[in-house]
Amino acid sequence: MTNSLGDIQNSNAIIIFGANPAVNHPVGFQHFLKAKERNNAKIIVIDPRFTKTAAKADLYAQIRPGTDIPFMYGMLNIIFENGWHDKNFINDRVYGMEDIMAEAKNWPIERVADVTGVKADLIVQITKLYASAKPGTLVWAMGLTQHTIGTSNTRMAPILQLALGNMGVAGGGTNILRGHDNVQGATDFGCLSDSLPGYYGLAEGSWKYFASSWGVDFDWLQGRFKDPSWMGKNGFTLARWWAGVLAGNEGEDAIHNAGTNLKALFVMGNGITSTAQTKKVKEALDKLDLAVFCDPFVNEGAIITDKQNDVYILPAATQFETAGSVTATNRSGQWRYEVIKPMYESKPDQEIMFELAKRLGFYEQLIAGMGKGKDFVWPEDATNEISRVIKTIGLTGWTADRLKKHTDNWHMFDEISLAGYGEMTGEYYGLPWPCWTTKHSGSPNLYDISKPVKFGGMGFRQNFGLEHEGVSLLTPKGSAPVGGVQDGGYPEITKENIEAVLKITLTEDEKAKMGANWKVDKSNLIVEKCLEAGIAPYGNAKARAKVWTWADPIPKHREPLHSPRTDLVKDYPSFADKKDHWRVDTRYVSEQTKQDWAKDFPINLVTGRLVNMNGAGVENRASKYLAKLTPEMFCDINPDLAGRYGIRDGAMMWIHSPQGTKIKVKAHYSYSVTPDRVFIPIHFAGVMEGVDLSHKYPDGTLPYATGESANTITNYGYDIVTQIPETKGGLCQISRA
Ligand SMILES: Nc1nc2c(c(=O)[nH]1)N[C@H]1C(S)=C(S)[C@@H](COP(=O)(O)OP(=O)(O)OC[C@H]3O[C@@H](n4cnc5c(=O)[nH]c(N)nc54)[C@H](O)[C@@H]3O)O[C@H]1N2
Ligand SMILES: Nc1nc2c(c(=O)[nH]1)N[C@H]1C(S)=C(S)[C@@H](COP(=O)(O)OP(=O)(O)OC[C@H]3O[C@@H](n4cnc5c(=O)[nH]c(N)nc54)[C@H](O)[C@@H]3O)O[C@H]1N2
Ligand SMILES: [Mo]
Repeated sequence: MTNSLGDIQNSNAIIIFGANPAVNHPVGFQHFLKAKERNNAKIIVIDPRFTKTAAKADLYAQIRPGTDIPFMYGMLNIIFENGWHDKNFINDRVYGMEDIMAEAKNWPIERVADVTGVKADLIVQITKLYASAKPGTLVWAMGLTQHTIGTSNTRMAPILQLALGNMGVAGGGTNILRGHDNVQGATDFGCLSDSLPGYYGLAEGSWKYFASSWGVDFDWLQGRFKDPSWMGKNGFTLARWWAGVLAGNEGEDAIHNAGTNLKALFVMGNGITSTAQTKKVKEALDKLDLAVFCDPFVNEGAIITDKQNDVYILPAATQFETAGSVTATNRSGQWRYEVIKPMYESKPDQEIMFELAKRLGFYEQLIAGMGKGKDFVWPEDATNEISRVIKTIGLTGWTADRLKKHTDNWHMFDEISLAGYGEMTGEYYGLPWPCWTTKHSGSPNLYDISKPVKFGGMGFRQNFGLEHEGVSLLTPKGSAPVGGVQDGGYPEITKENIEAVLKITLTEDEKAKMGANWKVDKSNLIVEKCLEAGIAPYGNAKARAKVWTWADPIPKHREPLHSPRTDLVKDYPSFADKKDHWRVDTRYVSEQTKQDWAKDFPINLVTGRLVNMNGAGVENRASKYLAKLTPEMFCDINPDLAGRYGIRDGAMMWIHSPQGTKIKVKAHYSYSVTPDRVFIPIHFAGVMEGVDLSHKYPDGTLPYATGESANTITNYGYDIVTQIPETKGGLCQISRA
């Protein structure tokens, strides 16, 4: 999120692509409703289903899944043609918008209407409303990301905001509603297989910075890998770990894993049945040597597998039985206090990890970064370690003491601006990152140049070179955070350029203490000097609309791998197949053109969430009262479609996937979906392809509700950059059960 949930109350228009906050972020959604009540803000919803959020919208477009890029180009085309774009903002702060303007011309309104299934008049009405009611905020979530073109979608949305000059202003921004409790923290912390904590890359320099910050020997770290080259390579993703077990080193979906398959799986805080293509997951689980599930509930990974030996269920404590810092969707930190001691024999996750590290022989190294040998204080010393080491996103100010003070005084902050009162004056709630120093205020809205850096101001980051194809990527004069010694663009700050950019002279002592650049400067002197000079340590450059190193330098529409519009596939084909994509060869165009999928699977499959359940759902299905609200797995189906197949309301039906899998669910008549698509929730497990697995739960652990897992039938398909599964755009066929 560039801004915050509270800041949405400053918006005059709110456009929501592929998110259903009334259901999935119901507390945060109150800010949307307050914007509506207080500023008469208009809410616009773009979703293939008429959701509870759509019910609160002023304008609603029922888009065909996977066509948000044409929709946004359609909007941009209208905006550019009418001159509604923010020319000064684009000139000063955006690189590559000309290419977007050229592509937008390829999307005249009739074409957009045909591809997206939204009426031309409505697209014009939405565009007019959104372009005129400023500031406007753009909100998205999984409806944009879970596609083969997910990353293109998530670039298109900021481009729309940049074109309208809606970035770096209160009430504007791109407000991406994050998922799990602390998922922002988990991402920042580096629970990803292509980076170190804080988004530091896997280059040797970053490893060395971490080795020395953690107080461990670099050679020892390197020695943990099969050979040094593996230290710099992406690992598997959660989406396709199963290929690491099942696939060979050659052939379809071959893996590149130093010649070996994966043999063990250790799961901490994931439901596993939430992974696309659950039957593959089951096959992989069956084939493992060892499977361990650390979970407060019986993880249904352990239920779907037929593996008889070496499956362990470790009782993890819940979030209420442990403490530490967590990060909210708007980059604010919070302190979480322990509510009760861990119950029965359960252990908090960190204790499980410590015990594991002891047995695997690297406990000393694991705790070394906390600085006090075996006498470290958990979790404070862990939080302080993070604040000491992670510079890239500015976590230096996040000491345990400060975060606690914010949480203890949460009532002393304004819910809209996040600004503190009384003794919290001069700080924003939760010190939203970047929080550059232990005195810094935190940064409530990213890229806001109307504030000094000291109070959260900054330009766009200089991260992609100083120029591209002879064009400067730095901003021109007059476009820099206010109050700085530079009033135009500048590079990120290094020991070498600091004196020139900041117009200062360093003492010999300062030079000796300083690291090579702001990201690896353990003294934090570079950052402190920057703040004094009103300079953002990461530089001040233009946002780039064009990512010249990617498969699609500007976002392009590409039909889903399994598209209901075979006629459009040849105009908008998917990507070329990609080798060694997070260690797995991944099919794109070859899968898309393997057969005329739409002929045998004519119905769009949309998956998503329910308000009373979460994720894989076991936590909620194990609760009597929550389970009672949706006791059975179901499918929302338009009566017109159901009628064609002779499926009655409340009758059982089969849904079949292009992969040859099927699920048996209860038909639920609903006009929220059009007759060309169905919707299924993602929260069930415990039944597979019509077979009830209830007998496999350990005594006394059978949830109050079980059902087919949506992911048994989600289609093959993975994002070209991140490998997120295409669980929001696929096809299916239905039949009476
Ligand atoms: N109650 C509850 N709250 C939750 C969760 C939960 O499981 N239950 N999960 C949490 C997590 S982990 C996450 S990530 C968030 C997710 O929050 P959301 O992203 O809001 O969740 P979804 O319901 O999966 O998807 C949102 C909408 O995208 C629409 N959609 C599908 N395909 C497309 C498309 O191609 N284009 C557009 N424009 N829209 C599309 C769907 O119809 C759906 O209404 O919610 C979080 N909050
Ligand atoms: N078809 C389809 N599939 C999807 C999605 C979709 O929209 N459509 N959405 C995807 C998204 S965005 C997400 S985030 C995933 C969500 O899927 P999961 O991450 O699988 O969702 P959860 O059910 O929240 O899983 C959390 C697990 O952790 C356990 N747990 C809870 N607290 C703790 C704890 O403190 N410690 C430990 N060790 N365990 C704990 C819970 O009991 C549960 O088993 O699903 C993805 N899958
Ligand atoms: Mo999520």
